[in-house]
Amino acid sequence: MNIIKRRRWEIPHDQATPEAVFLDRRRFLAGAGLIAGAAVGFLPHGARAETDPSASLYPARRNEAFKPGREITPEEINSTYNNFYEFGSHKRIFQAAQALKIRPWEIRIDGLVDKEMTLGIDDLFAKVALEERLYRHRCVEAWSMAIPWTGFPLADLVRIAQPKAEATYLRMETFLDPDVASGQRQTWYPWPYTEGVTIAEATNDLAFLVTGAYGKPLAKQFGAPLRLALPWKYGFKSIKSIRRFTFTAERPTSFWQSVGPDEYGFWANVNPQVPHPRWSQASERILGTDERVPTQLFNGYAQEVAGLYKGMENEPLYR
Ligand SMILES: Nc1nc2c(c(=O)[nH]1)N[C@H]1C(S)=C(S)[C@@H](COP(=O)(O)O)O[C@H]1N2
Ligand SMILES: [Mo]
Repeated sequence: MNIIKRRRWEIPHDQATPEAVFLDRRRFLAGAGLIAGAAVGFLPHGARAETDPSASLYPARRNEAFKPGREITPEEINSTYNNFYEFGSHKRIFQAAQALKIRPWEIRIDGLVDKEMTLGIDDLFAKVALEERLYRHRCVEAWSMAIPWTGFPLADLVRIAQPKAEATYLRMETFLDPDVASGQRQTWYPWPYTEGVTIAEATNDLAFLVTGAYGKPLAKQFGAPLRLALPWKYGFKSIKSIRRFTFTAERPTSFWQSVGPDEYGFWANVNPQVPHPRWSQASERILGTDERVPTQLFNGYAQEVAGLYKGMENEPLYR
């Protein structure tokens, strides 16, 4: 914990430094005529989409019930500005992330379930119906985007897992491979990245397991081959490159919660009226623009999720 405290300055869940670096770099790239080249970088050798074993599942039917309410963030912007600390504590990890091997990729389902199981990612994809949803995403650092995710409801995974009645939480865990992910050699972080939700949250219709984006299998920097999207919560809850789902009766402690318990809580629901200890959450910068817009309660998804938190007024629901 002491080490973590000393490294506090290094936790860029604070917008200023990473964005300045990013903007400078884009300006440099634009000047050098390299933006197009950078965009190609997220499809190495231009061939990833063809060779992905799940490529034939795309594009999936769009579910029109989910309206983005915003312009979709251009793919080349979104694919080159990511949070994925396994590959570095800055935004331009898209090239480093290409080192991640996404096949074979086994998913472990364990804990309070009738039968623990391990299944290959493509076997899991065969058990569900993929659809496209246009979602907003609000990072705790006060930037936001809108993205066409493809995937299936987290509720489908809960159904496949058949948790016991005592299971009240779902804990999720990212891969652990410091040889591939240089960020995981930074031993002051509590790897692997973990996150957790209640079963009620996991089975809410908005909770979405993402397998693709922009009409193709998920690019590695987005958290291939399987990541979560919880659009009413701050982005750090949307864990990437998931390897393990554990059903439990104990509230899980997440990665960011163990790094900074005063700053990042279990619930992390978006609320413009509850500032982060180091900055306001009242507004957000739309990624790829200079535009700032007011942040909405539950990131605008209150109608779908406010009911989950009835009677929980004593919980720190908004950090
Ligand atoms: N495993 C893992 N998952 C993660 C993160 C991470 O560093 N590691 N960053 C989180 C944060 S802070 C955000 S905002 C989103 C970013 O998703 P994006 O890069 O697809 O925009 O991923 C979340 N999931
Ligand atoms: Mo984030």
